[in-house]
Formats: sequence, C-alpha cells, structure tokens
Amino acid sequence: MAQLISLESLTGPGPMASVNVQGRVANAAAPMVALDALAAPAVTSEAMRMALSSKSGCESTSSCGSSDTKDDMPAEIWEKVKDHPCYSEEAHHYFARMHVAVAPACNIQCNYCNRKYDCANESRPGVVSEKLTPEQAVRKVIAVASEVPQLSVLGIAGPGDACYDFKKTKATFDNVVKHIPDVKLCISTNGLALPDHVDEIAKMNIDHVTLTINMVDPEVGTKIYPWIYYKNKRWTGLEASKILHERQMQGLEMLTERKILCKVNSVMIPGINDEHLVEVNAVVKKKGAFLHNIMPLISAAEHGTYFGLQGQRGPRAMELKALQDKLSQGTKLMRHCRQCRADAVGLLGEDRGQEFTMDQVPDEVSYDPAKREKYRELVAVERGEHVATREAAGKQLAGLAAGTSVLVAIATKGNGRINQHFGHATEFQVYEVSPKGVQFIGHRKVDEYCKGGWGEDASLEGVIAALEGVTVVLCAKIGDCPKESLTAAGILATDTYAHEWIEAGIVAWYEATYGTAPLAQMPGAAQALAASPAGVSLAT
Ligand code: CLF
Ligand code: SF4
Repeated sequence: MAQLISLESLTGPGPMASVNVQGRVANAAAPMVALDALAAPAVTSEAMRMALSSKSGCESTSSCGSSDTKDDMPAEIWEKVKDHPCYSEEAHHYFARMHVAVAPACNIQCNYCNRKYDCANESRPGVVSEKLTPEQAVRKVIAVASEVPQLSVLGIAGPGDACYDFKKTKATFDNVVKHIPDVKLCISTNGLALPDHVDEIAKMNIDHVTLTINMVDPEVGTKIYPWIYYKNKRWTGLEASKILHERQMQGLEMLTERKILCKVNSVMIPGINDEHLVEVNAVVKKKGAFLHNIMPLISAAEHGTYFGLQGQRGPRAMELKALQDKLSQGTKLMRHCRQCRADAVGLLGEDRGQEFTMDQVPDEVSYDPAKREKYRELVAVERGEHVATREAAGKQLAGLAAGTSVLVAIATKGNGRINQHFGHATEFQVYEVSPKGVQFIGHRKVDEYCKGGWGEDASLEGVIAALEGVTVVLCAKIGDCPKESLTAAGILATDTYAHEWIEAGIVAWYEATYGTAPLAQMPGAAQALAASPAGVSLAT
C-alpha cells in the first residue's frame, strides 16, 4: 500500500501548499505525495532538464550569482553547496541552518557591534537568548535535527568570533558529528585568528568559512575598527587596521589553497566603505572567494553601537541593489542573506529559536534521522521540478520582445512557492524580471500587516515604504483594502498565481502584463503601472 506523506507534515505547523509528483498544486485539503512514487528512478532534475530543452532551442537562463545550479560549477563544489542555504540561493528555499552560540569572546571591536545585542558580523542586532556550553550545544543540535527535517548546516557565528573562541567551536563540532555525521559545518569569523586555525578547520571537515572583510585599504578600516587584540596586545588606529587586513588576506589565501569554500561578508556603510566595496569585491575574487555577500549596515541608537549612537545610517534597499548591480562582473554575489541571529534556527528568514531554548531541550536526547531522510527524498523530487520550471520560465521570457525590467515581490513561506498571505508576510522576496530572465535580488523585511485577524494601517505604510521600486506583489491571498492602498501607491498586488512556483508565477504575470495577453483583468492595473516607480507602461 502506498505510504502517503506531505512536506507539510514533515516540516511542522502552518498551512502550506503541497504538490504531487507531477508538480501540480494539490488540493489544499489533501496535500499528499506518495513516497512509493518517489522511489521510481525516472524523475530526476537531469531528465526534466533534457526533456524541456528538447522542446526548445533557446538557451535562456533564469538565474545568476549564488542562484547557480548544478550545471554551473564542478561536481565537487556542487556537492558542497547544494544543501547549504547560504551558499546556494536555490537551497535556501528548502534547507535550514542552525547557529549555536558557543563563542562569546571576540578579539576586535567593530563600530557596528554591541555584544549585549548580538554579532552584527552574522546577525541582526538582537540579543542572543542564551549562550551555550559545547555540551549544551550538542544536546540542542540533536533535538533540533530530530524535529526540523530541513536542517542541513550547523553554524557557529558568535556571538563573538568562532576562531578566537576556537576551543569551544572545536569541542562542539567534534561532538556533534559523532551523532549526526551528515550535518555540514560552517563558521563565521572576522579573520584575525583565522590563519592560526586553518589547518584544524581543514582536518575537521569544515567546508564553509565566512570571513567578514569590510575593507582592503587600512585607512578605511580606521573608521570601522577602533581596536583589535592581537598577540596579547591591544592595537589601535592604522596599525590595528593593517594587521587585521593582512591576517584576513592571509586567511583567505590559506582557505583557497585548501579548497575550503570561503564566503566573504561585507557590511555596507554609506559614506565609509560603500564605494570602496567595489575594490573589496575585486580583491576577494582574485584571492579565490566563492561568494561575496554585501550586507546593509543595521544601525539604530537603541542598539548602543558606536555607529548607532553617531547616527550613522544604513543603506536603503535600492542603494544596496545599485551596488550589487555594479559588482556583477566580480565575485559571485549572495543576495539572500537574512543577517541572522547568532542563535538562529530554521529556514533563512524564519526563526524557530524560541522553540528550542535549553529549558525545552530534554537532558537525554537521541537523534532520529528518519524525518530528515524522508524530507530529503521529497525535496530531491521538488528540486528537480523547480529547476525545470525555472528553465522553462526563462525560455518563455526569451520568447517575448525586448521589454522593461521590473521588480516583483513574492510572499512565500518556503519551498519555492507563492504560498503566503500578504497580511502574514514578515518579509517579501524580491525578483527582477525582464526578457533576459528572472533573478532573485534580495528581500525586504516588513512588520506583519495582519495581526489577530485585522489589518493595521500603520504596518501597511511600512510595507509600502519597504517595497520601494517594486511593481507588483504576488501572494497567496490579499484582501481588497490593502490591495487598493497598494494600487494607490503605484504597486500592483494579486493572488492570481497562488501556490505556483515563484518563477512560473512571475513569468505568467510578466507575460500577461508585457506580452501578448493584455492585463485588462487586473483592477487598477493601468493606474498602478502609470504610477509605478519603474515607470513602465503596458505593452500594446
Ligand atoms: Fe550561519 Fe553564516 Fe554559515 Fe550561513 S548564516 S555561519 S554561512 S550557516 Fe547565512 Fe545568516 Fe547571512 Fe550568515 S543568512 S547571516 S550568510
Ligand atoms: Fe562584534 Fe563580530 Fe565585530 Fe566581534 S567581529 S566586534 S562579535 S561584529
């Protein structure tokens, strides 16, 4: 008898659209996938790709940068990144990371950090709920791995520095892999202590290292780092910046030599290093960085950071995008970073940390791999279909006449679908679409519009402001009131493509708007498009 299981039943609470193996949106009341069907060897992403490409000679792609897929890199690299939600944009729809806050000590001071809050190196400013000993961390990881089937990566991102506090980092990883050998290990560091540990990192099979590099010119560094602590001495000014820069470059080179994938994070600080990041990108590319992640400075006086108290602002979403667009010839960019907490748990953009505080983790834990294994089987099929859909979407776009480029915001709970109500979104994923393709370009955080069943006008104003530059919002459901307010602000919104794959929904909307089928059916379309910040007009 067929065993039936859904992604929803594996990934926890919350209504979620599911698909059958043919990829059609299943009846929401009975979202099921037959595991028996998954055992059939015929459905592979490769086969789907072949089948689709045989129908068209067009070579359009729908992605670039960290959206790269299996065909865009050597097989051994793909094996390392395919399930890593930070190193593969595609994977972040399906796979989760968790951070354990075992490394509180740090050896430098960044002007954007106040450790009473968090590590801005890898986190949004927000207090770490609890620091853990390595023993506690191991228990927590086992508990999470048994409950969160999406978990693929264990990261140590502070709240201080994973390399400076290396003993605790090592003790945690060494113990976790005894219980869960298939979890990927990942660390984040400012780089000052990195060269001292690269050989151990290689021995421990840590395949992914994030190195925060905000400057390659120590003069710029003096405006970011007031001091460092190195060789039992505190250094300040230009001297401090020079040492940090040299150690970061040395660490990056050592990682590259050992084929450890290095992602460089840079905090974009307007007026201080924003223009300089073009040079940073070129240098880290030359030295072998796999990805470059430009993160906007998060700065507020209440965080108590030097920059926050000085009134140093962070970049606007469109300023960040403009810089990223300028870097398109350099190191590949990561654009889906969520600047997570140092104790984050879950898919990027969601935080399930509060479900796994130590008071909820039993003293005795045992790891049950069954849920994760089933989830991976389902995801393998889903991904094959998702890749094929993206490619088909790219071909569909390429068939359109030259047209405009617009931004589309998606409300999604994950799994690559347009599957969230507008009012429940705490972030929108933003894609750029034109006849050249569909590209993920980032996300916009918002306050939930609908709280306790009612829409809040104040939140809606914030949502509209956050959607700067966006032409249309695609979501699973939206009421008339918010839709009208969005339209008045020059932003279309529709639930016509509910539960579609994101790329398929975007292309269907784009074609209806700029292709052969006019968009007469969307109320307010002409008015909204006329007021659209992209300045687009309907194709005739
Ligand atoms: Fe954590 Fe960082 Fe590893 Fe990812 S986060 S240590 S690489 S597992 Fe990811 Fe979070 Fe951005 Fe970091 S979204 S802040 S890039
Ligand atoms: Fe804070 Fe991280 Fe900078 Fe250390 S490296 S000061 S923990 S942001």
